[in-house]
Amino acid sequence: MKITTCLLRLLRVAVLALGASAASAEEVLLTLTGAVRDGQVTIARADLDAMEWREIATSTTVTDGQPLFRGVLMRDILAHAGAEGETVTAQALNDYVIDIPVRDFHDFDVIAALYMDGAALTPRDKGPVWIVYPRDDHGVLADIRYDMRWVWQLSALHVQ
Ligand SMILES: Nc1nc2c(c(=O)[nH]1)N[C@H]1C(S)=C(S)[C@@H](COP(=O)(O)O)O[C@H]1N2
Ligand SMILES: [Mo]
Repeated sequence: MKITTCLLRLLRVAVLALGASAASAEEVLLTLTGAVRDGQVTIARADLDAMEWREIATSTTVTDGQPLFRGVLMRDILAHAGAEGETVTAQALNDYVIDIPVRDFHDFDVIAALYMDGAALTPRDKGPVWIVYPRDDHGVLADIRYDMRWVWQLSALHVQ
C-alpha cells in the first residue's frame, strides 16, 4: 500500500512537472501587431526554439565587461511573423516605447536575447527579452541613437 501511494505521488509530481514545462514553452513572450500575418502573431518559447539561435559578446551601457548574449535574430522573428514594414514600434513591460527602423535588423545582426552569460534573463534583470545590438562590431552603434533601441523587458512589436 505504501509503495502504491509513493508511486502515485511520484507520478503526480512527474505529470505536474510536464505540465509546467509545456505551459512555459507555450507562454507568450512577444506579440507582433500591425503589418504582420493576420494582423497579430504571438511568439512563445517553443517558436523561438524552432529558430536559429545566435550569440553576441558585447559591451553595453548598463553592464561591466562584454557579456555573452544568446537569442534569435530580430530579422528572423519579423520574417517568422510575415512582417512587411519599415518601422517597428517596440514596447516594453515598463511601458517604454521606441520606434526602430526595420533596416537596423538587416544592417546589423541584432538579436532578441533571452540569456546573458548563460543565465536566463528575468523581468527583474532586463528580461525575459532584451534587444541587443552587436555594439562592439560596428563603431556606428556606440551612439545614444542606438543605445535607446536596446529595449529590455521587450513585450510587443508593432510593425508599420
Ligand atoms: N524597457 C526599457 N528599455 C530601455 C529603456 C527603458 O526605460 N525601459 N531605456 C532606453 C534608453 S533611453 C537607453 S539610453 C538604454 C540604456 O538606458 P540607461 O542608460 O537608462 O540604463 O536603454 C534603453 N532601453
Ligand atoms: Mo537613453
